[in-house]
Amino acid sequence: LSSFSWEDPFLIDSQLEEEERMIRDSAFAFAQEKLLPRVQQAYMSEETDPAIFAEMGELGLLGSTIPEEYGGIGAGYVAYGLVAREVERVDSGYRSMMSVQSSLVMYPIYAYGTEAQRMKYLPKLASGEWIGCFGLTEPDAGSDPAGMKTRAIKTEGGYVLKGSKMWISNAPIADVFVVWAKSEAHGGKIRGFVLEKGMKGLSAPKIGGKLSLRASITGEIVMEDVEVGEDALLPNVEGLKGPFGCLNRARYGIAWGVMGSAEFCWHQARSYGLDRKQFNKPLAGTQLYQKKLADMQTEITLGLQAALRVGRLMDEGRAAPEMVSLIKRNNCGKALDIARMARDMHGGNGIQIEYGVMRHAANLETVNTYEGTHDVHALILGRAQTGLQAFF
Ligand code: TGC
Ligand code: FAD
Repeated sequence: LSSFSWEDPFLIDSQLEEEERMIRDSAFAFAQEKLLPRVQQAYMSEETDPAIFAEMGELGLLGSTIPEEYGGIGAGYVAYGLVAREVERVDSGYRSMMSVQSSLVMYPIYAYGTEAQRMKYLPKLASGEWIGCFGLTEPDAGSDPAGMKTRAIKTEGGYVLKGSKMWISNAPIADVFVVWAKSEAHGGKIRGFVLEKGMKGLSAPKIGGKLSLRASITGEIVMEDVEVGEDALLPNVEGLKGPFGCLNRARYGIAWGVMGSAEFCWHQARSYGLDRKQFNKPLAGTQLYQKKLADMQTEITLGLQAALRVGRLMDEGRAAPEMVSLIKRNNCGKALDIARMARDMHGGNGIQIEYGVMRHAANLETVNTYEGTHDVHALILGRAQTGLQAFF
């Protein structure tokens, strides 16, 4: 038997392709050098620096799975997951900015849009010159997006959009809005529309006062009779499978991302316990402390291996949405447990911004809720194994 690597017990690193490792390393360097130094200030003052999009774009971290002809780098889903992990190792809010742009804005334009829409939007979204947002959730339709009230009403040259969206990442600073609405001209089916900043009747007020994900700006989208042309419609999808097709990809990225956040908390708790002495010995030399470190190591190792497996299946075109629900749910839940545990293991210091663990724990409360709550993914998995839906 060979020796044990405590940081990478299942040798995940050796299961990666050379190109994946290169993309991972460049995301790691960027996150540590460019994001880490500004995260405390951004979090404390609840500020999002829009320049981050251009910095990510320069490195090819936005829409990395999109083909090169549209500004992407044509990377696979394992590489995409590795980027999410490195960015979220710093902060879930930064990963959120990246995943919304990549999976929820660029992907639907690429997968459901016309060639003209692809050429108009994708290169500028890939470079970070334009910032995108994705409007599905509404004040009265969160876990149940089929209950949305936003309407698209057919006019002679296009549509009028009426309604409002709630809890939308990036919205107040967005140039491009992918919005989902029920279209009367399409039998009340849900259709996707691409709106642009500055359209008459379109506004995106910031939602203030969040105690979680404070480095990522969140807003509403208010549409008061926004008139758009026929060219704003995403023509190639209808029904909930449109937004869900995007969510499958974003949820998958989250399953990797939260493992980065959990790894940060685990490593931080380990080094804190090695340095800090109580009762004349390092905290890390006590049984309870070591049990907690072992639990963290175990859950992270299993979570990463599971994410890698689903990533490989995605790249082979064999991943099912339920697989994504399984890893999104489990990895978020475990990461949240780990971050809360790391906070506890830091004692009083654990509540301080400098140690980072409470910021991660607070962020993971959101990540466990958005893109389908922990319980909603349980119901998706329950339905898949019993054939009985338990949502209502
Ligand atoms: P249901 O009857 O299950 O399905 C309706 C239609 O949709 C299709 N479908 C999917 N297609 C592709 N992938 C999936 N994962 C799909 N799930 C469902 C399905 O085949 C069907 O198609 P068709 O052609 O037969 O009509 O729909 P339901 O209304 O019963 O859905 C229930 C439920 C709970 C599964 C679903 O509504 C759900 O997942 N709710 C959670 C909502 C959610 O995740 N919202 C996320 C908002 S975006 C966000 O949070 C971004 S945060 C980003 C960040 O900052 O990082
Ligand atoms: P609800 O659906 O009201 O759920 C409340 C509770 O009830 C949860 O515990 C839930 O699990 C439970 N519950 C719901 N239904 C059932 C059921 N049938 N059985 C048992 N329990 C149930 N949305 C976007 O469209 N775009 C974005 O960019 C975006 N970004 C976000 C950023 C942040 C910071 C946050 C907080 C949210 C964001 N969201 C976004 C919205 C997010 O997806 C929703 O908050 C989430 O889907 C849950 O919806 P809800 O908040 O309405 O909660």
